[in-house]
Amino acid sequence: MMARERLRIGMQKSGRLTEPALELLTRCGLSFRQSRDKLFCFGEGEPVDLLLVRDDDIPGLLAQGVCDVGIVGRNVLDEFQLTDAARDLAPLSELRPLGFGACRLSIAVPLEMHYSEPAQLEGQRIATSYPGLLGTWLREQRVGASVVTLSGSVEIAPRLGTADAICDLVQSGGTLAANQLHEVEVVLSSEAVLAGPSTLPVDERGDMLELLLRRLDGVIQVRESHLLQLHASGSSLDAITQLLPGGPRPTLLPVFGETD
Ligand code: PRT
Ligand code: ZN
Repeated sequence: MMARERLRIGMQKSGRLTEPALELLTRCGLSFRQSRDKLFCFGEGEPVDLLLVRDDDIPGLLAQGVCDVGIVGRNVLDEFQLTDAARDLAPLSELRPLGFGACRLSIAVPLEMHYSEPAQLEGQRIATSYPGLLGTWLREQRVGASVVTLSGSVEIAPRLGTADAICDLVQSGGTLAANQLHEVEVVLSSEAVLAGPSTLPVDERGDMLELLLRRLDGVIQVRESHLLQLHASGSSLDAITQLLPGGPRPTLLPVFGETD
């Protein structure tokens, strides 16, 4: 692979993490010009570019060195690390938790099941898109259940009769309730993270990354102290969520470039 001097950040092209990630990078003083194919964004001030891809592709691009760092859900990062494909590639680590995209990977069972402990899952079929994380949790709990891997619509598997329980991402719990399921175990608490190879590049990209990490720490610290102040002054939840990336403020960033 050709040596690069500019730091390349992989992030989600279009989805829940896109707008809060861009907002965070903007707060770190970065601005970008989007290419015609909308996959690449050239950094205008600092030598930092963006590659916009599906979130599932980000860990692989990091492990192969196509991107230097990436913004991705911990759920996607940790699941990738448990795949066979990851075994022969560079190990990845979480450089910073980013404080948005919060959700949990949870096991949910039909409402009529009276659940009290993991042992009740013995012999059950559990549908999930996260076979690595679920398999690890089941082994830790010493529960022998069969993992049914589905790529989407996991929540309808119990109604279709293809599984007895599910293990899926939950945020508000609305999707579970709509499918007559209830959450019984949290397998992983997740949020968006800045991920990268465990060994950072020792060149201009490494220097830029260090600068970015310092700025990120500053932005995150300011946000946290504002949240604490608002909380202490008894502010409304609305006022507090204004401060979170992806909160209800109507900003899609002009810096992100030519729209058409
Ligand atoms: O196209 P691409 O592959 O890039 O996008 P995607 O559809 O795979 O991802 P996207 O945009 O849905 O999610 C990106 C990341 O956001 C996830 O990997 C998580 O880290 C994070 N995230 C946070 C969530 C949720 N909250 C979430 N609620 N990802 C998915 N959901 C889904 C969940 O799968 C379920 O269907 O929302 C439903 C549950 O939500 P509630 O609020 O009803 O509980
Ligand atoms: Zn995805």
